[in-house]
Amino acid sequence: MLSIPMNRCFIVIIALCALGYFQLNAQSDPTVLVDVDHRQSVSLNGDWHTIIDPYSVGLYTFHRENRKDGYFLNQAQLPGGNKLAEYDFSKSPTLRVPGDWNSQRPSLYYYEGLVWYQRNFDYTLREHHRAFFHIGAANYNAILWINGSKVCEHEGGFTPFDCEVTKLLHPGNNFVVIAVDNTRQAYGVPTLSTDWFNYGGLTRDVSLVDVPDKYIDDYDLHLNHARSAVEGWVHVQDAASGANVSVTIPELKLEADAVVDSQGRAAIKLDAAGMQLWSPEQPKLYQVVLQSGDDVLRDEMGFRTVEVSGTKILLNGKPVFLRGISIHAEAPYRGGRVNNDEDVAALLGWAHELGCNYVRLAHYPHDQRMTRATDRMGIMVWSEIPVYWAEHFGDPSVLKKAEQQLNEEIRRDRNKASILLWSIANETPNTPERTEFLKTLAGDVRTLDSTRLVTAALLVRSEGHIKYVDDSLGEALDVIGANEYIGWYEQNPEGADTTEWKIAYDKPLIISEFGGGAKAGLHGPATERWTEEYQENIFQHQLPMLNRIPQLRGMSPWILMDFRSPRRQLAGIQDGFNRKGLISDQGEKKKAFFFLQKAYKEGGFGKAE
Ligand code: GCB
Repeated sequence: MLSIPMNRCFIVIIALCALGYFQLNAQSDPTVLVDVDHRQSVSLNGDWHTIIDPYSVGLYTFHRENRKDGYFLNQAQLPGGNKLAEYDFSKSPTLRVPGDWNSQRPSLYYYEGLVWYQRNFDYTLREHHRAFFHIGAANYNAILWINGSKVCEHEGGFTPFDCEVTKLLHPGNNFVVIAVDNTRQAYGVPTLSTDWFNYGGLTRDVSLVDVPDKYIDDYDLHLNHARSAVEGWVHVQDAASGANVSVTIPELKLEADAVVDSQGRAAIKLDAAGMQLWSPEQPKLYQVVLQSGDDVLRDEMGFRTVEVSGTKILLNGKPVFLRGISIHAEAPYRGGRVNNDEDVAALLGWAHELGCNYVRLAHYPHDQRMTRATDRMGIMVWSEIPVYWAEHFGDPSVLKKAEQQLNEEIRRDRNKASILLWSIANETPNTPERTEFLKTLAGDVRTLDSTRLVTAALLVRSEGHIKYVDDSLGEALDVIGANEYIGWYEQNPEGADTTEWKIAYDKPLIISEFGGGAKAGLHGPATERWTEEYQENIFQHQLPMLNRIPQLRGMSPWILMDFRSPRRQLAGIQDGFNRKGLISDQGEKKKAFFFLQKAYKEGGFGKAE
């Protein structure tokens, strides 16, 4: 065995450090590169080799210790070789990225477990540049290795992450291995029970992003309350104190020059006189150019204010009513998770056709293509993290996970004008631990983004024909969201006619869900469940009832399109789909679609004040 005397050992360690040896093996904490879709990058979308590993053999030994020679080393049984390797990516079948595995291979339809992804790629890093591996979303846990070295781990299936791989890349050919595990977890966010499909895999775009040595990783630019200036800050990673930053809006001939402080942040202020404000009627976006040293980043941004005044929601100082619809990230026609521009165009095209100026993106952050599109189309957005139903609210690790996802969601999207509302939860039980947990999240939102409104979809309490919205969480919200299912999970549709609402808070109210199921093409009397007529009847009775609530400022019925859910077992009708869509998964519009469209388009429904 090679032995080195202690004093020499010290010298060897210093030398290795100088050579970057330890950095070479260093892991990087995932970050979120803001505006990553406008950065120079190499797409790694396409076919990846995959190994389905239900026993996690590629990670653990037979005694369940971590393997040093796991599948991340990307070895193979060489012909005639005597070294044992019981896997070979190059001979294993492929899956498309981005894409969930469930909708790509029939044998993986209900698979919940570990899948290994591998691909080779050519890359030569430019001098004084750094590279990040970008993953738009991996559901639910992911571990990433480059050329056999571990880079980072990430938990949470709907938010992006970026891991630095600068020191691990070789000029020319490289390989990446990613282990993705979608096992549902009691202490995860979400927890075990949801009403949506647990699509697993690298469900969104994957790329290698190039940035200069010192780069803009984050910024927050927004119209100030008085609508007199665009204010905020730009953060430059690794910039020396005093480094220059400029932000320009060429169309308005505006420029702000600033220097970063010791934290790498530069305060920005641009005069907003003459600026056309973003609104659903005129979703004006400006090109904004951010620069620091060699880093130049462009974004398309709209500027508007949103605030609450009493029970009104004010957009650019004017009261608005949110004519909305809820949407899951379920791909029309083909099924699976939304992951491309066509999916987004179909879903938002239908929302637009319905007459919506607003969508609730349930129940988790959707693909960034979605919020880019809502910015362009002028559709206001409720964005949500998957704190859903009965989480383990007393457990600090769950809070940490929720906070991490909230942070990633807000960081990715806080420069998008269309987002008005950050929702921190859906239908959670009203307990002291729950309230404390969610109050912490509400506080987090206000720290991360003080310019938007905090909401949550609350459960409603019934006493006879009275509905009470008095969940104690309401105190911590700017806008109250409430879900109710009169005519479906309770009473019949006519029950709405005699229902009275008592809202404990003098705040705007959004009915964030109501609705009922219908199988497209199934017709019959309005009293018969699952027919299009029954579903339409629910809407016919709901709308007049909702119109009687003085502080109602919006609604997002459940839901735009049928979506897969393993909770929905009724053969011949549900067949694994929640059928509350106004449109089937194959694009067939049901009667309720046309009823709601008429109400939205004729006006007269909903009061902004
Ligand atoms: C709800 C949930 C939503 C479900 C829906 C339903 O209250 O928020 O996720 O899918 O009801 O269809 O039961």
